[in-house]
Amino acid sequence: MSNLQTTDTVGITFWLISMAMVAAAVFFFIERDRVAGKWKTSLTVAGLIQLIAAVHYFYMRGVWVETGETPTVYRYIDWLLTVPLQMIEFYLILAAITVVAAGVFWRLLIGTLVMLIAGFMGEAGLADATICFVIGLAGWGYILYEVFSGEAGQINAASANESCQSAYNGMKLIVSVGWAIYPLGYFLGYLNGAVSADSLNLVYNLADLVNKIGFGMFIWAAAVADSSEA
Ligand SMILES: *C/C=C(C)/C=C/C=C(C)/C=C/C1=C(C)CCCC1(C)C
Repeated sequence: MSNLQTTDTVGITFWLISMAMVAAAVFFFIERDRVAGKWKTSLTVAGLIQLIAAVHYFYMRGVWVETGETPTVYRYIDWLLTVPLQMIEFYLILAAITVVAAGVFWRLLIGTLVMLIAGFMGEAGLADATICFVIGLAGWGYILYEVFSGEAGQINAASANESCQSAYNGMKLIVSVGWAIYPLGYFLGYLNGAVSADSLNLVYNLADLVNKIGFGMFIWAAAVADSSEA
């Protein structure tokens, strides 16, 4: 059964999101032309995030449609590449307004690695799923601290550039509210009685749609607004 079936809701979401990500990648790359110089790298990175995710979604869709299994390895390779790129986005937005210590980026990266390595070990059955969940939450908590109250948050609060602030605040909303969908997926998939591949993949797919394309849209909106004022 290697073709997408009409009854395969999760498979259909894999397909839809693959295409949305291809479109979003093209969009950000083309829109790069229209924004001021200091925003160009941010849009390039936003486009790369969509492109990397789109390719992984093609493979994940294949695994799901052909075997009905959760494509854990592809999922985590994708996250391992795209989440650090999102952390680079935070850094770039701040660097567009002021001089930022590289430590900001490294701390965000450490939080990301703790969160993702724990999640992978739990999902792959390499360690206890509940303990990994708690460690993953701690990594996420550390990122939230840095973004809201740590050095990154303080730099943003002190800045006067409205567009950078609105991009940064949009990204804050993504990592807090948008990212909360992921632990929910993990919980429904692994910690809520029997393992449920359907809810796990459905919720993760939805989360990726919001947090990859949505994240890029916040940056794009701020970049366009800022560029037309200048
Ligand atoms: C583009 C992909 C993104 C933005 C992926 C984000 C993934 C997370 C925020 C995952 C979080 C998790 C926890 C907070 C607890 C442990 C399980 C995880 C890894 C699903």
